[in-house]
Order: sequence, then C-alpha cells, then structure tokens
Amino acid sequence: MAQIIDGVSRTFNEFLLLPNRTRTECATETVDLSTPLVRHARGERSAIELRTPFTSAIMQAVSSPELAIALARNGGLSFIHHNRPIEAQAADVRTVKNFKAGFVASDTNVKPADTLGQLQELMVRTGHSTAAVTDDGTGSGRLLGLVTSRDFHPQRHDADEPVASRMVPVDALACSREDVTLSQANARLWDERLDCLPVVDGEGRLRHLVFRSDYSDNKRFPDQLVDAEKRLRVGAGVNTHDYRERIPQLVEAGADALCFDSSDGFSDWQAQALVWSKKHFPDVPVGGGNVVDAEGFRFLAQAGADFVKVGVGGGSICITRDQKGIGRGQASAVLDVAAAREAFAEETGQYVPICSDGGLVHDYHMSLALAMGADFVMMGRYFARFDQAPGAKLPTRDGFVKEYWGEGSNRARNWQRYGQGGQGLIFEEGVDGYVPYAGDLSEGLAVTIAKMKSTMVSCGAMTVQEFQSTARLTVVSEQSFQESHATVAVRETPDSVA
Ligand code: RVP
Repeated sequence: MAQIIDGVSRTFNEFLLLPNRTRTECATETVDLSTPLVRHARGERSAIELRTPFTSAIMQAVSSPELAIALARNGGLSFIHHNRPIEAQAADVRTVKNFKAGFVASDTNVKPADTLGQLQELMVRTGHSTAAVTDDGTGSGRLLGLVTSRDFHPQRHDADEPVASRMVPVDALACSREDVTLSQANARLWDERLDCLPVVDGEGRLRHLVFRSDYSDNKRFPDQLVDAEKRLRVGAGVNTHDYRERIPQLVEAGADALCFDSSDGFSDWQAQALVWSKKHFPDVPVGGGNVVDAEGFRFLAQAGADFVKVGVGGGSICITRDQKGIGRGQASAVLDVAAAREAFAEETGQYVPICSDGGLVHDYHMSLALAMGADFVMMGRYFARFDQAPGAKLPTRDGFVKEYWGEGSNRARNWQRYGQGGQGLIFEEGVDGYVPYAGDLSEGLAVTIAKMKSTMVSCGAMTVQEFQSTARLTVVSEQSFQESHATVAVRETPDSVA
C-alpha cells in the first residue's frame, strides 16, 4: 500500500517570520549576505562563496551572458542554459569570463574604406558614438584609428567620403597595452583629457576600449563575484545525456561551477553523471537536483553533488503538478532537505549547500527560503523581468512586459530536462507567457537586497548562517494571511501603479 508521509505540503505564503531581539550592532549596513555555493568541510569556508544569495535559473528566457554579467557584478551567479549545441553554450561562458569590468569590447567597428554614410547607419544601430577603425572592420582587428560623432556631420560631409578621411589615425591616439589596470586607464583618461582609451596587444590589435563613464560604473559594484584572476564567475547547466562531451568544453571555456539540470534529479542517471563528473573533473564543482525530500538529497550528496537544488513543480511557469501529480510545496521541501543537510554534515563532516529553486513570488519569500535553511535561491521569473534577460520587451496598454517561457514548454523543447522516454516532448510541463517588465537588474536587485537585509535586522541576524540558525517562523491561518495586506483602499501613486 502507498505510504502517506507525515505533515502537509506547505508553501512560503503559509509562513511568517517572528522578530528576534535586534542588537545595536545589527544594522542593514553590517548585514553580510555572503553564503557558500559548494561542498566544504564543516567549520571551513566554501571554495566559492556567493556575495549575495542569488542564482539565475538554467533557462533560455533567463540566463544569457548579459544577465550573467549583471548578476555576477551584483555578487550572484548565473547558470548558462544548455538546451542547444555545446559550442554555443561554451561561447556564452567565454563571453562572461572575458568580460573585464570597465573594459568594453568595441561593437561599432569599420574599415578605413567604409563610407561615412555606412558609419552613420552603424552608429544609429548600436547607439554608440565612438567607432574603432580596424584593418578588417572587426573589434579585434589591427587598430588604424578612431572616429566619433564629433568628427563628422551628415550635413557637412559627403556620405560617400571614406571613413579614413575623418578618423583620428592611431599614431595621433593615446593607447594602452593589455596589462593596464582600470585605475591606470582612468588616470590617463583624466590626465590626458581623453573620452576613450583604446587598449591594444603587442601587434597593435584592438582588445578593448575604456570610457570615462565605465570607470565610475565599475565603482558601483563593490560585491562583484570574481575568480582568483578577477574575472567574473559564471556557472553552466548540463544534462545527463551528453555530459561526457559537454562538460570538457564548458570547463575549457572557464565555467566556475556546473549543475545537472533536471525536473527530477532523484535518478540513477544523475548519480552516474555526478560520479563521472567528479572522477574526470574533481576540481570543478557540480551541483545536482531537483529533489524535494531528505531521501533525494542524501542520494545526490552521496553521489558527490557539491550542492543540491530543491523544488519540483513550484516554478511560476511550471505545470508539472497539473500534468503528472508530482511535486511538493516549496517550504516543506526546503525544511525537509535542510534537516537532511544538517544530519549529513553531522555524520560525514561535509556541508553540502542547498538551493531553493522556483516559486519565489515575493521578495520576502527569498528571506523565508534562507531562514528555512536554503543557502541560496534560484529564480527564473524574477530575473526574466529585467532588461538583461533575453526575452523580447513588448508594449502593452499599461506599460511593458517581457517574454518568459518554461523549459518544459513547446517553445523551449528541453527534452533533456524532462525525461519523457524519448528525444522530444510528448506533453508540456511548462507554459509560454509574459512577466511585467522591471527595468535594470542592478536597480531591481538593490531593492530586493534592501528588503532582505531589513528582514534579517528585524530577526536579529547579521549573517545568512545566523539567520538560518536563529530564525523563528509561524504558520499563518487563512484569517491572519488576509490581515497581512492593507485593509484600506490604497491610493494609486505612480510607484504603486508600476
Ligand atoms: P520561477 O522562479 O518560479 O519562475 O521558477 C524557475 C524554476 O522553474 C527553474 O529554475 C526550474 O527549476 C523550473 N522550471 C523551468 N522550466 C520549467 C517548466 O517548464 N516547467 N520549470
């Protein structure tokens, strides 16, 4: 006969945190959100620590290189999605690893013989007013000069004139070599009154451009998540079908962490793949999932997972529960797995971080997930709303929306994630939809972080670890849930409408 486990399946909406005593030294400025990403000996530090406890979902509609760069600059980590050819995913990993804060790859490039008319069109297309003139017209060709929108005017200069006639030739330009640091580059920009400093290699090939504005931009991100060589960190999703070919190329491209991506990770295939990965690439952290209970966690931890993702059926675009009747309320799943993680650490001395993946609707749900024992969270809907996410931004009557679709939808056709017994989707486990547009990632995440720190201050916790060990939660009744919301008619301000 089937077994019915104790307890009901609960969601984050059913819980609230109780305030704890707040000591005088506990303030939003002193709260530290850093948290371990990968397995480590208890009492020691994890080889990779996130500076903020956020990861972006392994989804086509979410984890692009642009989003990965923006999230890493804010202390979190993206896992570049894998439902496509290996080379394309590895190229995205490289793009993030090659990003040098403040050093931009030139995207507005021409050859000397190109016309001013062509240059004008290109500048409109890229929105940039400085173009590099290179021998082959690419951003990595031999630098011959720079031309800016101040060097020509469509009404004064013939559109058929070659760019060479208006460019400032390389001999007359201030340039730096590749080993220049951002602060040295910035000093030159000010001392020599430059707007732009090209950086070239030993053969005169263009590597980057440094602009004045990029220096101050870089100062905005004190929590950047970087490796030992100061390159931004990035993760990559992998699957249990082609991992033998995919993992070597992702590692070669510089991926800092991998994660087996499955809607149900409690399987022999995933255990075998984890064992293979740890055997061939022992130094590359690899996570597993998704699971929803102690048994699933223990299975993956014993197979070598460096972190375990928790959550089945709770994602905003997910219809697995409707379609297959499989899943568990996210709060119950996190609580159960967190207890198993503690027991595993007690027995083995190994701490295996856990990630609460999917179903985080409100900012306070992220704090609840941490309080319940998650070391970090993974989100799709949240990140899909920002400029940096790949979905198209579309106008509506009231503003804008961004496209957001599930990996189990016909649009994504990620059959590797949804083992339905063949190389295709027989039925959908996700939907294709829209989310409200939310602007720039850094600005949106700053508000979320402010709320999270404020919650932790009320709970008297200065670190994520302290929060996990001292948080007190209560289950809310239907009546008290209603009491949580404003009970007057709310006056609409421009902010509340947005
Ligand atoms: P959410 O943040 O609620 O949008 O959920 C994102 C998570 O949902 C992903 O990290 C993944 O675990 C899960 N997902 C992705 N696609 C689908 C689906 O099509 N059912 N589910």
